[in-house]
Amino acid sequence: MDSSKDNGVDNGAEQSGRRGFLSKSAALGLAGVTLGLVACKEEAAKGGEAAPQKAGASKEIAPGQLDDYYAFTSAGHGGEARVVGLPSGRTLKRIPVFNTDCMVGWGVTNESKAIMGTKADGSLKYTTGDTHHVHGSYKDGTYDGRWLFVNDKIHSRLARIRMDTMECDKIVELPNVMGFHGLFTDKCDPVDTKINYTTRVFCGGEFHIPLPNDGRDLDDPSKWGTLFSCVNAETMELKWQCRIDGNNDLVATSYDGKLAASNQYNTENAADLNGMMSAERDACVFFNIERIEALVKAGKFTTIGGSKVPVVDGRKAANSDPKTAVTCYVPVGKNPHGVNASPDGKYFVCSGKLSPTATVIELKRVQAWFNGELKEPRDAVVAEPEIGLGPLHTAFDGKGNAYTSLFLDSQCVKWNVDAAIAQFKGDKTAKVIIEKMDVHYQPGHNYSSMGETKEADGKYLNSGNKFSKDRFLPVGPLHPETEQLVDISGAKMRLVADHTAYSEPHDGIIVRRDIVKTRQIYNMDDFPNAVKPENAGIERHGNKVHVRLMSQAPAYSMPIIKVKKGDEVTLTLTNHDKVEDLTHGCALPTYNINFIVNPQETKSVTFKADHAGAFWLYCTHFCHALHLEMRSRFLVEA
Ligand code: CUK
Ligand code: CUA
Ligand code: CA
Repeated sequence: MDSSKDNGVDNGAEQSGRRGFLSKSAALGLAGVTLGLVACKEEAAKGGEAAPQKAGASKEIAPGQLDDYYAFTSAGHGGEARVVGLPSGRTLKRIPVFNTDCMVGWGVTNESKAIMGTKADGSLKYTTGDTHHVHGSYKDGTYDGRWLFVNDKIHSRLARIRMDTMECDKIVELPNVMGFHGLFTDKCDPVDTKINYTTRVFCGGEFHIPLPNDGRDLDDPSKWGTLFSCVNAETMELKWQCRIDGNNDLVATSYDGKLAASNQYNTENAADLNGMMSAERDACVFFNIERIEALVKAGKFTTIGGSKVPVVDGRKAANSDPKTAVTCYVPVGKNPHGVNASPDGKYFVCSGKLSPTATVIELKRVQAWFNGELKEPRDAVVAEPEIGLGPLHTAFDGKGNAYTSLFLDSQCVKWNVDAAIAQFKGDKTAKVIIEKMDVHYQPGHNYSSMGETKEADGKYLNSGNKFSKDRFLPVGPLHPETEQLVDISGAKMRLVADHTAYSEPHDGIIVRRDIVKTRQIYNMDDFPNAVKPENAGIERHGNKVHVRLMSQAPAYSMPIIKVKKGDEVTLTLTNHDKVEDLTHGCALPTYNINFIVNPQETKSVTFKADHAGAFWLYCTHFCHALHLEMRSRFLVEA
């Protein structure tokens, strides 16, 4: 089949771009890859009539009914995180993290700017972000509903979101890291098993850079390096970093807290595409957390540039003796993508991406290598089934089955882990592949309900597809992406719904709703700058003016606020309403100010009153029958 023939004009550019990539792959001997694309085009052609199978009544969420699950998802280069109800697919909330958000005032208020980080002049250090992975904090091997963590690949930052308010409360920038991609929380302390909850977050650096990145070695990438970082989940400070050979892509952690791992597509340490695809196999690098922390404690580390973070050497040359090694490089299929932990705690699965295989690594054997009881790291591989073209990410149902996204085949493949292990041992009758289901189209991440916990329940799988093509009404050059919800509770996978995602679906987690406990009303005393009747009003020190304002529907505490041109004004607003959902807004025309205050919450903004006039400070959030009348005169004298 001539794949160029059926390239529609409407997506010709996208298709030819992909052909360019594919012809390179084909030149490298990956002929099978081309077949994958053709299959996808056939799917695209018949996609119009491939209506979703009829959803069973039990899957429908009627008006007024609540969803069974929360999905917490990343938003790609939108820089935020999202909360979606499943199975309905209703968007419940967008949580601004690395982006600014004019609805809540994220990036506008002093409090959010302090979390995001500012330059000397008070403006935001960064206004862009690229979130790929959201993971929750754990206790006893399942989510504890306390925190979510999310990465920013662009500026290598880790953010924490409180799950009770679903707001970002801390952001840390990782030193000497570029392209912070995969992250995962730990589930237990490697030594003290009483600490059976998350205290660390592991962060993989994907791109090589000079260390330190201060202008040295610009013309010699062979001297560049990548780091694996560990952040204290409570304080959000860096604990340590580990320098490795090759790179980090995604990250997984063991349930016993002893191991973390990252798949490596660039074991070649190459700086260009061909170089990164030159090795026949790449690796999954395992980190021995206990040993790394012992080295840090013993002072056996270096630091890089001006950073004080301890850096342990995890490169191969320094880790050839298993008894003292902090890293173990297990060979896996070519240019692997995702690495995922099975809910029984036994295995990590690495997808091949350029190899049509998944590599199953037994954690017990990795541990055995570290103990000197296993000869070669490659002996930790217990299965490597052929599952399809372009495998990326793997989810689990808690019943021994794995579901891997096949980017090139545009499919989700369900396969059995035990059968794959039996086949690897030579059992020719083992039935590894259970089912392949078309998804629309080109899936990246998939994730299952509670699938990354010991409580994996095998109910739903979400397939985050990179292209929707014909699945939705077109909205201009960029089609919305598709999140497809699949019912995996029965013998056969069943497509339940297509949900849109505005750029761009990456990873997410599906959390049972009883785990999430939110608060509806803040505690006013949690805000040191809360405005109360005794301190409300205007206070002036030279040309610094502090306006302390309160809101209670349908009025602000001051009908007139008068300042002078040239004043530096700090406006602090506390919402005194205590009624659930009674939120007020605060916008100031021509001064670029807009934010909301939830019940009992305090926020502030600081700005220069640099132009005179009368400006109506008004409430932007519909709060009362007299919401429109909720406004004060903000007067700036010439
Ligand atoms: S990566 Cu997005 S599809 Cu950044 Cu998790 Cu694989
Ligand atoms: Cu207060 Cu609208
Ligand atoms: Ca490679």
